[in-house]
Amino acid sequence: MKIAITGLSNSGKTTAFNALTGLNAETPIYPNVTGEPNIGVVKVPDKRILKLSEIYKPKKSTFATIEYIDYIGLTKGDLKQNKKVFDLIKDADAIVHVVRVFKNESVSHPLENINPLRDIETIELELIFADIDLVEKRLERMEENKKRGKKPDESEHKLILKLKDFLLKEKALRDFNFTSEELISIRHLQFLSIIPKVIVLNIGEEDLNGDNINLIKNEIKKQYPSIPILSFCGKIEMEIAQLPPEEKQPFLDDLKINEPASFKLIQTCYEMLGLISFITVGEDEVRAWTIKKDTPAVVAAGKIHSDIERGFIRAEVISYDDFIALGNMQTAKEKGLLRLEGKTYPVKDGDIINFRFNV
Ligand SMILES: Nc1nc2c(ncn2[C@@H]2O[C@H](COP(=O)(O)OP(=O)(O)O)[C@@H](O)[C@H]2O)c(=O)[nH]1
Ligand SMILES: [Mg+2]
Repeated sequence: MKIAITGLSNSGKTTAFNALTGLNAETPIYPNVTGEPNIGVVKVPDKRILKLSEIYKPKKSTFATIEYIDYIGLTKGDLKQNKKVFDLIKDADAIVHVVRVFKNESVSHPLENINPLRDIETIELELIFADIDLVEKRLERMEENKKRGKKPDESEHKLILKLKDFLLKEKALRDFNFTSEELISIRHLQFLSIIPKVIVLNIGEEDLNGDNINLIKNEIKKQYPSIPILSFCGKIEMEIAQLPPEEKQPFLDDLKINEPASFKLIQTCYEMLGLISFITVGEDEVRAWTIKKDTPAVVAAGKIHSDIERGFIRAEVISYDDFIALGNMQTAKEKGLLRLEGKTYPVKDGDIINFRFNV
């Protein structure tokens, strides 16, 4: 899964990137408009994989991973400049929009003062404007094709016009009610405002335990009810991410932070995207596989290998909790908790699956 970190410059994107990845990319107080993107891959924390690895002692334990990308900030009203960012993030599964709430006189704000709601609106509009541009280019292309005698796809044309109307009302496509066919038919256009988004308020150290943040959250929720909102203090989270593992928890406890923001964010993205994990176990490898909720067993099998999908016979399934309660597969079998499921079985989060197949 690829998650793009965006926002205005100096909102704390790179600080957030460091907090999320434990890396140490530079965070200058001056906005940078050039440079290379930061890319970091992190494991999705999953206690189940740790526990199952203790039991199976496999040669390898493989967690699901997330790739984070952090690049220059978006600039209000500069589509040409923003396209540099959009080209990099248009295939992202989710966008994390970092919004500055922290105050710091020595760190300039590209729009002069701290105003989270305005900043959110600004970035939303930049995504929407870029999509309007895409829609217009697509319509032009369709027109040219028609002149050249190519028969236009009427249903796509109609849909694009509807999307244009929607965008012109300054609404993001993630709030458009697509049918699943429509979604497939426009996928190639790689719209930006369609990408599911999380807002992360980057708050100051002084706001960690204040009510002030809840007020801001409520205000944002009113305007953007469909966007999940998190808050964290980027600077502190970045310091925590760089501590050795055994020092992290005491530090978090001290600050009355329940869990690192990086965990919470991943959880939020999984929920927002309707993602779950199923698990395969064995002496060679214990591994988490990320899929959409309710994926049929046969499609989940294809995630591992197309041969397993093609030659699918049955899935042997047990829930993680049942397995842990019993301790081993033999007992699970005897108790009838290891079920045989067919192709259409909707896979559940934490299912431990062994696929039987034949090619
Ligand atoms: N006080 C404070 N400063 C922060 C926080 N997050 C970022 N900064 C500072 O803001 C500046 C810009 O941060 P950076 O992450 O590089 O912003 P970017 O341009 O969005 O990538 C740096 O000097 C950071 O130290 C925060 O939560 N609190
Ligand atoms: Mg940066």
